[in-house]
Amino acid sequence: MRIVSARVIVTCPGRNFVTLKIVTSSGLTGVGDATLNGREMAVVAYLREHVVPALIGRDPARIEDTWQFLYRGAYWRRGPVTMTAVAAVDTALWDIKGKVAGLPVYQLLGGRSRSGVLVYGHASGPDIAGVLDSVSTLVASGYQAVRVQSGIPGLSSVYGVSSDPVYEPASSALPATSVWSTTRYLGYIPTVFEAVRASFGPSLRLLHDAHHRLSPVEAAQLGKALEAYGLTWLEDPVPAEDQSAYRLLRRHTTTPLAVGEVFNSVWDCLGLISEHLIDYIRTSVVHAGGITHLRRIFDLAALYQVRSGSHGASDLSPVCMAAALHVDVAIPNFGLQEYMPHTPETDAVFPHGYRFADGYLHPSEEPGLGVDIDEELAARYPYRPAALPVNRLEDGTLHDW
Ligand code: CS2
Ligand code: MG
Repeated sequence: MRIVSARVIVTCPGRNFVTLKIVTSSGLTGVGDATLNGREMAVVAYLREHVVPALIGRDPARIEDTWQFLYRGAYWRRGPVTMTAVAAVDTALWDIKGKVAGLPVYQLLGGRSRSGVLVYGHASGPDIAGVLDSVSTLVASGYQAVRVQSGIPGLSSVYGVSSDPVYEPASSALPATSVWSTTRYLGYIPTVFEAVRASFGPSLRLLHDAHHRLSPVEAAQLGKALEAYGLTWLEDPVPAEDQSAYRLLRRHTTTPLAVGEVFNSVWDCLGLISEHLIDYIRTSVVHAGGITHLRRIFDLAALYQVRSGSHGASDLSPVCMAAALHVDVAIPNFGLQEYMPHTPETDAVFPHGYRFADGYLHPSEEPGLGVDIDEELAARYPYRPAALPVNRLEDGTLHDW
């Protein structure tokens, strides 16, 4: 069997998604997610110009060799654009291998380690009352773990907080500006968690995402202030380029830490994992080199008792979610999976067999990944440029997010 063609499909059923579909000489096909929020067309060009031509004629069974060819074989390697393109190829080849074997991909990864994949949902509101309503809705739908984000008095908008049930930070063609104050945030967030814990009791798992906005000592203060509320994790407290910041944080708080949604390779995670500086590694199939490389990262993490907590925002397509669930159900050190349901339009473009029940997601039992793209329907939703916002302090200084 040979690869005879590979199509890069861009569609916007409410938001942009990039999908690679590999076609083999036997007629079997495989799909991989290649979506990089706000930088979609960079991955499209990387795939179309530099990857697809080199795939034609290759044996689709040689997943590892193809991964090494695209990563090790490239002089300019790593980085989000490259690794998203590599991920799309890798994911599609695992899909094909599953179809050839007649098995769901998780069986090829060693079979089940658990009956389902525990997910966390997203609660947010403009203030404490709104947050409590939002958490109630999730708990009533069966969620056992909830990420809590809140509006902050004095700030007109906060990233990740929206009255719209569909979470979509990338909206305008050019980056919108949001205004941030760490002082206002640090003063309010512990009161939100105090109220949520008091209303929902000790067993609901609670998480919070600081979106890389704090300095090391501010993050240490927040971690300490949240200790009383028993979080499952505090995510991305500081920009992770300065990984030594985590040494400082660890000296001051036992609130568990989760990092890695913007990481692309095992090299990005190595220090944080091997120094026991984090508790959950949030790398994803689509942004960390596909199933092959994500598995490598999670195996490293297992050596240091770090568990998986893969990114699963709605800008990662159902193809990525399908693939993530096969990994999640198979690995020994699974922690939690992020889950934001996609819109009905997106679900229709990507027919899939995974399902949610009682706080868990369950992978498809079909051979391969159990997800596809309806190309005719996809063509009805042309690409629309959409950028993520930028964040400025109240005096106008550009800030991290
Ligand atoms: C967030 C995401 O889900 C998360 O934890 O950090 O909303 C992230 O900002 C987006 O996926 C970026 O594309
Ligand atoms: Mg995050």
